[in-house]
Amino acid sequence: MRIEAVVGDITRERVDAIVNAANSSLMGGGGVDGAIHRAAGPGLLEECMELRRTELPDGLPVGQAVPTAGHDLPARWVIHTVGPNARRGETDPALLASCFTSSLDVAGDVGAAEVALPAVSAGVFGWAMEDVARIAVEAVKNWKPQQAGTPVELVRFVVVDEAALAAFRREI
Ligand code: AR6
Repeated sequence: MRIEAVVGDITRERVDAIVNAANSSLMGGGGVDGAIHRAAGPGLLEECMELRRTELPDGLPVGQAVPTAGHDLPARWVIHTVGPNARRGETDPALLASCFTSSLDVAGDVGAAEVALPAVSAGVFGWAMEDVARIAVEAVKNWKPQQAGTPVELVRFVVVDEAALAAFRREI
């Protein structure tokens, strides 16, 4: 499995799946979440509302991940995960690590060989970029696929600026 980091806009990634730094409601928001919903079009929100009506009446718990289609995005899948919110005192590194490993579990389940991930929790949710980079890269390196099937071959962290890129590249 190759691990890399680039600066860019994750909504433009031509990979099988992109990961969304969502919130438990799955109803959209700012940051990556807002950008993904804008680029994916209204079908994404409709699918998220259907998920809430059916599988996730109480929302998506922190540290877990769930797939939807990519709708108008180049990526076939969006894997939504919810990072811990440091501004609400959620500072457990295991919960943040779980966002990345759960997202890769879902990628394996849907058969996504190439996955792009943002720096979950490093924006609105207030974690330091260096901490996110360290926890994310360690989690991905230690991740073991749960089942045979399409292997995840490429994990690409897509980050906003050169400082974040340097933090991720150092850890990789
Ligand atoms: N591509 C890649 N990275 C991006 C993009 C983009 N298009 N846009 C922002 N980032 P955040 P969180 C970076 O706030 O901290 C939302 O309202 C951003 O600069 O998107 O997990 C949700 O609905 C930062 O480095 O996610 C939740 O309520 C990183 O992505 C809440 O924010 C993550 O920032 C989630 O907060």
